[in-house]
Amino acid sequence: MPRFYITTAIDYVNGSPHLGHAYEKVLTDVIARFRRMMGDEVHFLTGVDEHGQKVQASARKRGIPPQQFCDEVSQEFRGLLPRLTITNDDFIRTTEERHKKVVRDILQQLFQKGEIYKSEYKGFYSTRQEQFLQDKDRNPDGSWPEIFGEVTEIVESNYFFKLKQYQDWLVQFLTDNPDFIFPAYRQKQVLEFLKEPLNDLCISRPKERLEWGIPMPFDDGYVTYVWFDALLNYYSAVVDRPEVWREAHHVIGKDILVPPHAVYWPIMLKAAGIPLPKGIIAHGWWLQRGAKMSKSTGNALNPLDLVSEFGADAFRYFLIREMNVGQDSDFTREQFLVRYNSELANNLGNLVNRTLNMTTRFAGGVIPAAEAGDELDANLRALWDKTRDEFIPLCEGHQFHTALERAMVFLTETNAYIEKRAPWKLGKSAEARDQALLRTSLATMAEALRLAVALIQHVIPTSTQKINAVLGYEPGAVWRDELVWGGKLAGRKVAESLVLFPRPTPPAAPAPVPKK
Ligand code: ME8
Repeated sequence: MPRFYITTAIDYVNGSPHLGHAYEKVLTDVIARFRRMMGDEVHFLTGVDEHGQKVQASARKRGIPPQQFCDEVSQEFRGLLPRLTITNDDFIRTTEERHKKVVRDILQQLFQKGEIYKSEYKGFYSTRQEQFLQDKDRNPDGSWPEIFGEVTEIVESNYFFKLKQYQDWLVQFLTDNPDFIFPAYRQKQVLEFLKEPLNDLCISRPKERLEWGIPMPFDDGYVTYVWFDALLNYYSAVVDRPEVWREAHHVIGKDILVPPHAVYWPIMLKAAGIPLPKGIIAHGWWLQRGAKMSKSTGNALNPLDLVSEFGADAFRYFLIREMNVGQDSDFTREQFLVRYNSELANNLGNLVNRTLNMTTRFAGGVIPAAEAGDELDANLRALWDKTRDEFIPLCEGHQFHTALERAMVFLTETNAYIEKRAPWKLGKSAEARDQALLRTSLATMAEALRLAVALIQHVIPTSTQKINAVLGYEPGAVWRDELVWGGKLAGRKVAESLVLFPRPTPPAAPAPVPKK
């Protein structure tokens, strides 16, 4: 069985999870489920990033020890996963000993190999980004961009990781592996970034300034820079399973591609003699009215509110259907409702109810076998073959939004088939030919529904399971076999109805404005 290891970024626990965090989990889950459908043995890791200045500052603000603070907030992040029906196999916290041990071992090894050295550093530091700044980071007018928050000048001795000496190697690696980063234009941006000389990376913080981190194994006056610690989670979680590590794919947001994931991480691995991951998928941002949703700007949507209101499937569907992986998307409730109503309730929901309804009314609740159909049936079958053949490569290429659009076209055409065939008219006729067509149309709509459900089960797993259940159907183990049109439902007894995507209760009418 081919293996596939997939990870999400690990979230900072300095605030509650928001829509951006939820999206990344859902996207990764959709990829993980898809790979399982394709027959891979998947290992799926997610987790939280618990060290560093931001977390220390948030804990201080609450007046509790950082570990207690992390224990609390981590629970919130972990609790989000089942609510979103995420199928992760592991959840890592960077305060766990299994992780800290690997970080210490790798630091020690790099130190002994001479990849880490001590030196005095003088310069500007952004606490918000936990990053030393250079003049090239300034605005044209000399000020610091807002994303850095408060910037202070500091002088201190620190440990440095020899990044610079790997620059040429990294350029060569990216040139030799043009598909390392998805989307491809992001890989080009990394190569652009690498046209400027790299500096060695400061990987320690003196304890007087930051206590909340992993102590440097060779000097306990310092803790490890949070990025050096955090990136290693992907590896520390599977340190005893090299066969899993070799198949690693990272899903992250575009803001943490350059330099952490595309520069520091490959070089850290190279220096430590660890094989590189297979690939990095960098998604875009969820925006609200054009601004990035984030904890610090306070425009973050709570994903759980939407899940409570519409269910996990509708939430997952919207995120995957709306976002072209790599690009940004604006989140609006209006757009959410448009997709919910037209695609889930009307298109899919309608087909489910028509199938159950008409099978109950015209066939005593038992799906008939198809008989000779006509051109209408043949066209729908041809559309199915085309839909399936396009759908799989689209998902393999992370074009899930287009894949779902194709699935929706197939559902729309299936509903159109029902309109044209009008089983309710055929049901009134006693002629043998009409009765045969009626049976065929019932068989066809049920089969089309079964197939569409098989196709999109990684996006809306709960609803598709429910649909299979009301069709009296249990899919077989080999997914590709499920995608072949072939009357698998003949003779099944169906349920009478299923409420899948109920109409949302309209918001209360605004109070009338009193007349002056
Ligand atoms: O960066 N839309 O943590 P984080 C889409 N701890 N994705 C978003 C988003 C938005 N509006 N806002 C954030 C960190 N994200 C580090 C990662 S990995 C070794 C360490 C994504 O909590 C963001 O791009 O700030 C990142 O991939 C993830 O959420 C965690 O962000």
